[in-house]
Amino acid sequence: MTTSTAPLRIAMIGTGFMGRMHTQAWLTAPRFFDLARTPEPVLLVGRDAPATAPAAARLGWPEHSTDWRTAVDRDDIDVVDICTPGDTHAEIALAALEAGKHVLCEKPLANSVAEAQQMTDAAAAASERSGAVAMCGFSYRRTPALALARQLVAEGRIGEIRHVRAQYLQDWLADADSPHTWRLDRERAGSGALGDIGAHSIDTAQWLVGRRIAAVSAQLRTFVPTRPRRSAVEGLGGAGDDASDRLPVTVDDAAAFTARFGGGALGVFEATRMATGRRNANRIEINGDRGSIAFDFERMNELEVYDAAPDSAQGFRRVQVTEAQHPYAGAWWPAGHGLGYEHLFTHQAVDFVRAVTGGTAASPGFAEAMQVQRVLAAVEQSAAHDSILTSVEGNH
Ligand code: SOE
Repeated sequence: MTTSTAPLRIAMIGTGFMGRMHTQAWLTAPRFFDLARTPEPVLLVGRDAPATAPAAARLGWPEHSTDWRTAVDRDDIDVVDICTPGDTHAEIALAALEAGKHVLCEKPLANSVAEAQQMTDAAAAASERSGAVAMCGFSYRRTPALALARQLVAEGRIGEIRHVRAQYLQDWLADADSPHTWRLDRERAGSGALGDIGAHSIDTAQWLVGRRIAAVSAQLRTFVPTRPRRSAVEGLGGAGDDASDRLPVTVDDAAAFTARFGGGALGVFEATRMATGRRNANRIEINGDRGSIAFDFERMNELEVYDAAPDSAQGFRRVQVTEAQHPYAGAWWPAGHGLGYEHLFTHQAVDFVRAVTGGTAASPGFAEAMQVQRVLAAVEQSAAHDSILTSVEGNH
């Protein structure tokens, strides 16, 4: 926690989808929320100079560099925001924490439990030493409807939880000629649909239920083993340069697993980027002995709520989560006008700044994000042994 009111000077590493999303978040957060310090985008770091300079100009970063170490070495940078592929998270985060910076790191935290553990240890030491905040960008926690769901579960409104059913369905890889990207390279991304979007479901489920996943039994599939090379900049889907010049896919296209939660609830999870017609269907349903909640990001401003108490008009109610009293919603538009994907990142920036300035806990901090990493590792281990039941704790 800091008592300064000076601007919070940000360096962001990464100019892709997440870099653009985080940029709008840093700029928008102080315009709609009261913050003790105003985030100030200062330095944008990208891999290649010809692309980074125009990106900085377009997005509104006054300075740019191709070396992330500049961000860590400069005394006038308070926050290092890591929006790069997973293979660089650990190296950048460790250096930034060592230099006393606050760190926001995109999900999943790392590409392995060993890296995630190192990052968690470094975050704990930096917090002790200088009060540095380290947070992982599991952005869906900032969906108003899911934050409301969490409140309802915590209040005991759906009772004791028996079932967690989570699906994260996308289709930008459904076409076998959709181009190769770093997200299909195990060295860079760690895993495929599992770590990219399944990690969101794991985090959301554990956060909503308030219990950890203790054991899993899993299957992974790679349906398309090679993809056309693409020289153009990153993006989801699109077209390759030449369908006959192909690179190997070294990650899963889809993951499916059952899970046992601490406390005994039963989980069923599915993550795929090949579910034709499902663009960003991040869904979760939780059934307790007193009721249920259900959510689908494709209708992100709604939460379905079921109360099992006897009632002649019993049934799922569709709650529009746009009222001023709903989480985050009061800062925005009049009821019923709705929010979009980018708002999650603005809320994330708000919560991050408040963790830095107000001492509220980072959510999730690195230790909690590491727990997701352990589940990912357990899923991979189980799948490698044809679904053998695999415990999560102690998994590497
Ligand atoms: C691609 O699958 C992706 O951009 C993920 O990486 C994000 O985390 C998710 O929010 C949207 O889809």
